[in-house]
Amino acid sequence: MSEEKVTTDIITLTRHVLDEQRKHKEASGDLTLLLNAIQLGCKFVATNVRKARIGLAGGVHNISGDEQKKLDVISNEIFINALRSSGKVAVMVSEENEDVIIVEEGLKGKYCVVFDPLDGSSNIDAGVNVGTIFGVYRVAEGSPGTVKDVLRPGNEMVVAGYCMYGSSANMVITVGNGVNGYTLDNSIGEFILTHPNIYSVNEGNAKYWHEACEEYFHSLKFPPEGKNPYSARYIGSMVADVHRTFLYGGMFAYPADKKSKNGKLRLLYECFPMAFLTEQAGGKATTGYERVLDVCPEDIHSRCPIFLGSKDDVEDVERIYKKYSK
Ligand code: P6P
Repeated sequence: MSEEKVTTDIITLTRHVLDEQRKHKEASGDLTLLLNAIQLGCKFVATNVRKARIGLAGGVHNISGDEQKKLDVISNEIFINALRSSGKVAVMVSEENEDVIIVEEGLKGKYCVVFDPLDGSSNIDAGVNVGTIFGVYRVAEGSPGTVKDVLRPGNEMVVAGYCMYGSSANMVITVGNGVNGYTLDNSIGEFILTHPNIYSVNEGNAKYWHEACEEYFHSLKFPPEGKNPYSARYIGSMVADVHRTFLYGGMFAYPADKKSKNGKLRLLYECFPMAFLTEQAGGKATTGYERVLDVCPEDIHSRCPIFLGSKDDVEDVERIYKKYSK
């Protein structure tokens, strides 16, 4: 019987990041340690999501009768603790915290992390994939680390990524030189380096769409002779919808409309990281009128319209939007 080939030289996320660090002689290793803290957060959250899916953590009361914290609250605490204890973070913004978190002296580092600890969590009982989305800025030169360090355009981010919690945990990350995907191998607790035309938008908002938006999606459904209509796929969990767009191509959008003048998705910790990843994967991300990464946040929870996907699809959006005033 042929012997099963055992891989004895796996490329983990930690090893991959260390290989990248070695390419930059001046690198201090701080970013590597920060990414390790993010990895720890994702592994820990993945465990809790898996337990929730089998009812071990999702109940209102756990076996001792204590009030069971909601999964998004647990995930938020996991990331705040992992990032703070890394000693590499000065400023944090979380979708779960109204105010910015400034790390105390003694543990303060040189990075700012903006994150949505469990995006799509309202869908978890439906078995929909949820995920963590994160983006990283370096603290500005000479800054002690304040909210100003994160009220900057997304084009100043140095890292962006997400971890999708589904049947497995898939991490997709960029440090500014392409995009890599990893799958969490639960047997060794490491993320292992492992990977068509579709549009993805909530058509339930079509009643509120502006003319440009209406014209664009109509053009996908009723294309010129010789072109096939696009298929519609929408999950309602940004990480899952964007992950599918990365794998199969096409377009994901959460446009502005008459009901939500800036759309629904948050600029800092949803749109910027996904836009950074999209561009690093060779695609584009636009508000309809401008590059998402060039937008400057007015506050830490600002919202932003977004269309992201292949370059051709996004350029079609921009061509149509140009015909209509902002
Ligand atoms: P809608 C989930 O609540 C979320 O923040 C994103 O993950 C997702 O893309 C969007 O909202 C879904 O919003 O209005 O389509 O339900």
